[in-house]
Amino acid sequence: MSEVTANTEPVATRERTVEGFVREYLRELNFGQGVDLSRASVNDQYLALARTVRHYLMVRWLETLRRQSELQAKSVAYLSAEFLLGRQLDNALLAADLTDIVEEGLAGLGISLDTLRQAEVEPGLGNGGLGRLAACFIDSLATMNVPSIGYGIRYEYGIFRQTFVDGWQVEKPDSWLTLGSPWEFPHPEMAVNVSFGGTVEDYEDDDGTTRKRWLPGWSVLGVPYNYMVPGYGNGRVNTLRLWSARATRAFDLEIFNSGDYAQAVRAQTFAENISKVLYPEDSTPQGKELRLQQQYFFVACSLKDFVDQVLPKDFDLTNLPDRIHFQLNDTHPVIAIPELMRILVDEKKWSWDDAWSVVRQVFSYTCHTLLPEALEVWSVELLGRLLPRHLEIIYRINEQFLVGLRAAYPDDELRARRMSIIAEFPERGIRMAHLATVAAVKVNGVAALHSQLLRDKVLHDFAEYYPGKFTNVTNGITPRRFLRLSNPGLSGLVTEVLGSEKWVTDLDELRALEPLAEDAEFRRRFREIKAANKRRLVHLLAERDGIVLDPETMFDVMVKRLHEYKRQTLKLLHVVSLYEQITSGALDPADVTPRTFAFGAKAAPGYRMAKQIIGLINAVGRTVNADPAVEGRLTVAFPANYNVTLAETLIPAADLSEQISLAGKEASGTGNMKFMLNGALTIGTDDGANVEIRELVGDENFFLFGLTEPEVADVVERGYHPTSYYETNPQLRHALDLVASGAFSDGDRSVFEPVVSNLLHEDRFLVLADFQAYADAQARVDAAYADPEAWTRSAIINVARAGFFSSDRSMRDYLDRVWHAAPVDPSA
Ligand code: 26V
Repeated sequence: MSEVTANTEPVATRERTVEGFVREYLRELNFGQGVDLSRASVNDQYLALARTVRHYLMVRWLETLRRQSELQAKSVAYLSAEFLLGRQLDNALLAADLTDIVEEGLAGLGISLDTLRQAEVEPGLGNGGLGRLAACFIDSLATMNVPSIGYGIRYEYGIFRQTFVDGWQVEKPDSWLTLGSPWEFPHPEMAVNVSFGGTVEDYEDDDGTTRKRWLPGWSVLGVPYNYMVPGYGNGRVNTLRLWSARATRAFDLEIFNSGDYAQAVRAQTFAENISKVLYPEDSTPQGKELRLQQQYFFVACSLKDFVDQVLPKDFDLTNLPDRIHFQLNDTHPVIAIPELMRILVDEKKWSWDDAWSVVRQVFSYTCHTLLPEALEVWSVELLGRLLPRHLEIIYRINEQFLVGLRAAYPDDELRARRMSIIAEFPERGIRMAHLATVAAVKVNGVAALHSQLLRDKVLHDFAEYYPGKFTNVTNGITPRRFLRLSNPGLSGLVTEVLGSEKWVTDLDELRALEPLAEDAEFRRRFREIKAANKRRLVHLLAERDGIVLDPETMFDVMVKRLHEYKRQTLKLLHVVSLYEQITSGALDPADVTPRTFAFGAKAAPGYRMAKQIIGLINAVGRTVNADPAVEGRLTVAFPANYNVTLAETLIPAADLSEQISLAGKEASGTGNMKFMLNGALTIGTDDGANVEIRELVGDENFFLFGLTEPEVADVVERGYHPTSYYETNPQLRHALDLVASGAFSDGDRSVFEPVVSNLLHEDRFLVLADFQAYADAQARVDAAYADPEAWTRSAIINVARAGFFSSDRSMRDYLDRVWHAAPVDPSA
């Protein structure tokens, strides 16, 4: 009889042949999905494929986890309330190097891989730039062999699905989980308890020391759901751990014992509401209780998980700074700072000073905004009610901070008030950015200009007090998703001429394309790829939205959240102005470059002006697209529900990238980088990462316009009067008058009156001040576009110099400047 031994090694790698894959796939379809091929729906086929692909990654994942606990190398925990992942299938296929095998295997079964790709509903667990950045960063960390984990929230409903009804935004729930979620691994047995509310009491411990004890009022469970984060071509698979809220047993018991069954069930629903839905506001914090619950929920789960599960059992927490750095993605996870203090002081019974000395070594904070109203401040009343012990801890941190501050600036009470973690007006509140800055090892902005403005303006006092704490890490994007996968045509060309795919993990390799800008044959192929990408987009929008576009026109694209500071209205006024000039006879349509003006933007559901602007864009589109006077010259396209999936087809098809925020308002932008990498030219202000893009490509390959940040500050200082621009600029006046006349609203002047009157009388973001400069820059765009060879040359230079914007480079910068950690040897 053969001896049976426990096998602790993972099962062998799956057979990497077409036949091997087909066997695995059919097994999964039959035994996993419970259908045979002839009866399988597209969703069955997709789910079975996803599960088959993840099997291929499984050995690597288990291996990565095994090595990680063996090595105990310094790791990074990226704490983020949002991870805007986008579809997973293609990325997993790429990482596992399975695309060709799968395509061939499926084709043999009469299944199109592309059809299955379309079946995936993207996990939209983020609002925009901040969430997408987190997704790019974990991709890079895995690809670079950096031991790291992402921690966040598994929202049951991600960012809403945008629909248009008569041109107005109507939000629909994003039920991304309903057809199955094959990429996640739930671990209910690993659930952790998180408490809220209640009171704090003093007690004496065994040594006679007075200590604090939190007696919470209620608690919920956090169930971890693990996701694979596969590195590209390196066999590494990191983990993203998202938390889902469940009712505790106490809730269940209450239900069991309660006479009022319905009431008890409501209590359970209450607990599970915490991870129910992503807040769709992305600039003005509403101070909502549920949002603070979400923040503490995921942070408490994550810290407990790291301390109790990821670290070895006997780990000495005084060595924590050698093992981990927690990166705080904006202020949303900042409650982690008092939470770690609470764990060390209350639970581990450390002295305050010992705890503080560890806590101040393990957190860093990334700020993603410049808008003062976007900085989170939690009311003391709310925070004290929900997290009474944390409020005490924050008060003590602040006291200690103010003692040091007053010693450094003895007679400057105003400064102490400005810098205090506690705000007194309009109500007592906790300034989360201040708390983060006091505790953090490093505070970084997300582009050079942004970091400079943080130092000089938003956090100026802190930069003086803590010189050396402030740094910059310019954002980046993953070349895997945003070139290799989304632009197969250009990827193939690049690989062919560079002779390898090395650029996929070393994007600076693209520099070698630069001399080819002078090669007419290369330019012709580059142009043909752009044209094919445009046809691909036209096809998609026809199917998806019934939008009819002409791929021969210039594709002028602005996609990003709808915000007044981003100035979608500036682009729209330009469209209206061209329309007005053509229809009034001031401009011969033959002199107008045929253009498709594409918009993609979601507005926060409660942001009224943003929703008005969406209505106006659609209204202008309806009129312009139906008017024979501008046919073939001006087309407006506004596909609903712009998301990561649409970006992947839209960006590679763009000729012109619109990055036109008011200077000093856009922290970085990352869409701007995606367009550059895909060979679009930028029309933009001197803002965010545009500054660095322009530095790289040079003025001759970038359409710069508009006031600079210091000029903006100056105009505002002297008193800004938008009406003076209206009165002195006839083109601008005609455009605004046309909107005001009701020309886009069936003659009803009231419909868009709020937009017009806001621009005329308030215009917080200086749209009118920059209008003429923008129109002039667009005229330069037209002139440049008229010379396809020169335009293509510029586009190639944009691609060739985009290497800096790889998120791999961002990760290297964080490793060196912030985390002081390093990749591990993949073969170790
Ligand atoms: C803020 C808030 C405020 C409270 C309500 C919920 C909520 C959700 C998200 C945010 C974050 C807004 C900040 C943000 O997304 N910033 C963007 O970050 C990008 C990545 O760094 C950057 O490229 C964009 O310029 C910046 O606007």
